[in-house]
Amino acid sequence: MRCWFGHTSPNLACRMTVAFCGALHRVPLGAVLRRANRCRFLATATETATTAPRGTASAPPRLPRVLSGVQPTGNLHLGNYLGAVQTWVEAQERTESYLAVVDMHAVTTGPSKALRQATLSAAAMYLACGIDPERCVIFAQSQVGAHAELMWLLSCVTPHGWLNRMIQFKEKAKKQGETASMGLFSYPVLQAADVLLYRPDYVPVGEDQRQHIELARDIAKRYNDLYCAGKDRNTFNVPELRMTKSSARVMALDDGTTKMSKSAENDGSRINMTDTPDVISRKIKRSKTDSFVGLEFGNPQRPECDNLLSIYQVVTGKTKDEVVDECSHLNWGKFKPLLADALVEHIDPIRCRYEELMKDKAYIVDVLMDGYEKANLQAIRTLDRVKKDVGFLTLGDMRKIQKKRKV
Ligand code: AQP
Repeated sequence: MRCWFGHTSPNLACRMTVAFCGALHRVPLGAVLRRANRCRFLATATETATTAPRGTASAPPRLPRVLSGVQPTGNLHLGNYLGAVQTWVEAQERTESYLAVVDMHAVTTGPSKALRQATLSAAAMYLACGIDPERCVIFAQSQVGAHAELMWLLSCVTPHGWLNRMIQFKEKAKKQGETASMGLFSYPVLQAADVLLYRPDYVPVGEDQRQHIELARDIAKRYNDLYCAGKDRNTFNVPELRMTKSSARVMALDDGTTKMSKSAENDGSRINMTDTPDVISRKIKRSKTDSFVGLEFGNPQRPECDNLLSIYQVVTGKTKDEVVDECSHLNWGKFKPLLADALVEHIDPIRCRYEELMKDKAYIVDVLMDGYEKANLQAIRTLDRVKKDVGFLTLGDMRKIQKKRKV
C-alpha cells in the first residue's frame, strides 16, 4: 500500500488518510490533513534519526524512554486521568512513551467485566485525553506474549519474601480471603516484566504504585547480578522512579480517606471520564461534606474538603493561594456548583472526543495494531537477550547447528 506521500509502508497517519479516501473513516478532513502533514514531517525526522550516525552533531539526542499503563477494570476516572494519563500527555513531546492497556493485570482479582470492550475503551480514552499515537506506542499488554514469558523468568529470580511484603496484595487479598489467586500475589512480578521489557529510563507512578516499582528495580538488579556478572553490559537497566504530583491523588467522593477507584461498588464515589455534565453535577452535589464553617486545605479532620478543593485547584489550573482566596469563605452550597462547572469544562471536551472515537472502533484497532508491532519488536529483543543469558537452547541456536551440518 502506498500513501498520499509515497511511503511504501505508510505509518498510522498515512493509513488513516488512505482509509479516509476509502470512506472508511469518520475522521474530519481537517484532522486527517493535519495528521498527514505531521506524518510527512515525522517521516523526515525519523529518516534523519536512522540515517545519521550516532555521536555526530546531526544525530538527535535520544529521548528518555517511559513505560506506563492503566488496567481496563472499568471506566477510567478522574484519578486515573489526573494521576496518570494527563502526566503522559504533558510528557509525550519530551519522551519516547510506551503506554499499555494492562489487561493481564485486570484479571488478577477474578473475571473482569467486558474486558475486550474495556480495553478498546481505555485506548480510546488515552487518545481522547490527548495522547498522540504518532509519538507514543499505545498497545494492549496481552497481545505481546513476551510479558508473560519474562514474568516467569523473573519469578525465578524473585525471592518469595519480597512479594510477601507487598501492601497492595495484603489489602486486596483481605477482601478475597482464601480465594485470592496466585496471580494477585505475583502481580508485581508481571508489572516488573512490563517495565523491564522496554528498558525505560524512568517510570512515572502515583504513591500507590511506588512499592511495586521499587520491587521492579530490585528484581532488575538481582537479575543483572545473577546473569550479567562479568559481561560488558547488563541486560536490564534499572529505571528511575518518578513520582507524579502529590496533588494528583484523587480521593473518593463518598470517603475522603480512600482513593477514587474504578472497581469501587458505588459509582457515585468517582467521576468517570465518560460522565455527562448532568451526571457530574449530580455526583458533586451528593459528594460527602462536613459541617465546618468555610473551606480549607490540609485539615486532617476534613479529608473530603481537602479532596474537593484539590480537585478544583487541579482542574482550574489555579494556585493553592488563588483557590484559598476564592473559596475559603464559601459554603458547600456555593462551592459545589463552582466545582461541578470546572469539572464539566475540563472533562466534557474529552468525553465528546471519546464518544466520536468510539464510533470508529476500526481506528482504535489501527492504533493498537501499530502499537503492538512496535512494542512487540522491542519486547522480543529484550526477551531474546534474557533467553541467551539464562542459557535456553533457542531457535537461533538450533538453526546455527543445522546450518553447520548442511555445510
Ligand atoms: N485515585 C487516584 N488518584 C490518582 N491517581 C490514581 N491512579 C489510580 N487511581 C488514582 C493512577 O492511575 C494509574 C493506573 O491505575 P491502575 O488502573 O493500573 O490501577 P489502580 O491504581 O488500582 O486504579 P484503580 O482505578 O483503583 O483500579 P482498580 O479499582 O481496578 O484497582 C496508576 O498510575 C495510578 O497511580
